[in-house]
Amino acid sequence: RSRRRKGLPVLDQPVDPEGRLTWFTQARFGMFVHWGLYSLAARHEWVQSREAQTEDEYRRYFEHFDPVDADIGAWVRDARDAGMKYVVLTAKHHDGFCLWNTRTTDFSAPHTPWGRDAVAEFVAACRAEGMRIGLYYSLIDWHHADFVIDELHPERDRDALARNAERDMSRYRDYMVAQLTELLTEYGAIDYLFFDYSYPDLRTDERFVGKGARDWNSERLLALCRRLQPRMLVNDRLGIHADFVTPEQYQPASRLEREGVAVAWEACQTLNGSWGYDAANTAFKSEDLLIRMLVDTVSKGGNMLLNVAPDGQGRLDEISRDTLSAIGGWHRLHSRAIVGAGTAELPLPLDARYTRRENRLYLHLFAWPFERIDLPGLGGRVGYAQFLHNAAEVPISRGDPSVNADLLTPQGADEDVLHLHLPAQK
Ligand code: FUL
Repeated sequence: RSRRRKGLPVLDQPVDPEGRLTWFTQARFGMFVHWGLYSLAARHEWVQSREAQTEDEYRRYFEHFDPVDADIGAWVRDARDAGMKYVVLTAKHHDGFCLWNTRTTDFSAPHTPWGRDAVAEFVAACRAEGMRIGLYYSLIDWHHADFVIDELHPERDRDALARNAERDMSRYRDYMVAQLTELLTEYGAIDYLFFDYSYPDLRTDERFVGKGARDWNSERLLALCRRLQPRMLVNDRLGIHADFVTPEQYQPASRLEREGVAVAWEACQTLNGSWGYDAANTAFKSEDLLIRMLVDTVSKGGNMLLNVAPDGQGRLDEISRDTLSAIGGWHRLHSRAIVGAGTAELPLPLDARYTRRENRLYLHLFAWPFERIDLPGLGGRVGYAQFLHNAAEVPISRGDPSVNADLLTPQGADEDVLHLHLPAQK
């Protein structure tokens, strides 16, 4: 149902009659954690598929999974210190390995030499740090004997593909229901669930339809989520829309809409292109770039879910930790321009973004320094201007149709966020 009214701009806030999205659209920034058996391979979370490893070959990571010093609380504290408000852990990734104490399979963390329930530790750490709790659950399962492998994405060795005829996807569907029931009833309130993945084009692709592959009975899974955790947010990767959409490793050009109405969205992004720990990959994004990506996301009304990849000892590498702490330093000075902030309908000056919170406008300059900056569309509307980090006044001349801000003030050197006061909204 479209809420767009004649002559009014598209709603800034997604339609959310039950108020499920409130904390999420306030938070704007969260941490994704990819951790599992593939962390031991240390060459991307798709290693089993990419190298077409058989079940037996891949089992060596299960037998050697023993991160005795793993401190899941440390990941959560790093997230909090970076300014993030929620954390999302891979309870089960495509390899089918379960990080929790499940009765549905022995292919789980408590059955490795490590012998611990990572989900229980994660949930407890989030509660202790006041962080919202998110879980990632893979619909794809390379381990389960009844999981039908699709031919477009073989995802397994050829032998596994050949066994498709013996597989009964309905048993796998029941297995998912049993697993999700555990996760959604035995760990208290869960705030967020990231299913992964089926896109609408795959659900209707003639190579899959009628063959069982990728037939999750998404409606049943979503109904289960709503029944067991009515406040929990669910992403769009069941192939049906639930609460928010999930652009992966790209920044949308503008805010996202469905049927002309703003929709909640979250861009998931990696630090170095890999989700799982990849020891040889040193192509890390800089903290400056990541801050710009966060600002860009918020300016378009979205969230950013930034991934970290703990290693096989359960530790975060130094680059990731340093990057998070640098983002945290920036976030502490500028949180008002991020937390609870959203889009502003204004023409943009070059190399900059606006975020807005009520009648406060925040101008983020991606390039510095300018001597002066011309702010189109603001003529007559700015009452006062200052830098956000130290409240130092920024002289402005109120032209029409634009405002000119004088950036040659020494108090603002090296600083990049201007705080513009607009008249209070009626
Ligand atoms: C993708 C997965 O295949 C990746 O391994 C990763 O988990 C990413 C967030 O979603 O679809």
